[in-house]
Amino acid sequence: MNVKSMTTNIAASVNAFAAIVLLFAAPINFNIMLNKKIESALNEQIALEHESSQYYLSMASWAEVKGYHGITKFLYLQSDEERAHMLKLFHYINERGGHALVPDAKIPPKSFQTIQEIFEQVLKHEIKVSGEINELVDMCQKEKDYTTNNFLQWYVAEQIDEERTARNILDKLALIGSDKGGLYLFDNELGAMPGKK
Ligand code: OFO
Repeated sequence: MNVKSMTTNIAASVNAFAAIVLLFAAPINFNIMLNKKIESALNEQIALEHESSQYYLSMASWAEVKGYHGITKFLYLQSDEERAHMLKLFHYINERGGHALVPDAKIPPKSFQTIQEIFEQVLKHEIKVSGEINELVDMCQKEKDYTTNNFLQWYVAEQIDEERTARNILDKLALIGSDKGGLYLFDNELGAMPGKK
């Protein structure tokens, strides 16, 4: 072995040693933690999705007692969907190293005056949820949490869909007015709507 190749071998060994030292000196953080502020905001969103689910559940029960079978089916499905939205947040928070928390139960209203009133409340509630989702997206961008921002885009699209559904239903109810036959057909139509989940 000549002096040049000896020098090359020594340099390679020194580099390999330095790489090993660096590896142990700066341990890799495999547990990517959610920013605490984002974690807490996502937990608040869990509470809101839970509230939505309970709200739809109470509406469904009222409609069932009143004999609106199609509207009842639609509202029970909506309640299940909101629970699925909540669970999606549970899994995301926990997978990102946070802790998803079961929210305190907020009691929803028990009775309603009319079907019209139910869907006015649905639209109002969904607009409120959309606002909260937008706030969350805004916070993620400010905190540079692009992963959660990306995750939340599903909720942004979902809220557009839910607001549109509520507005369409209210438009139909406005057309039906006090026509009982129209309401009967509307009840059948809502009952035939497939759920999304
Ligand atoms: Fe969760 O979509 Fe409505 O609230």
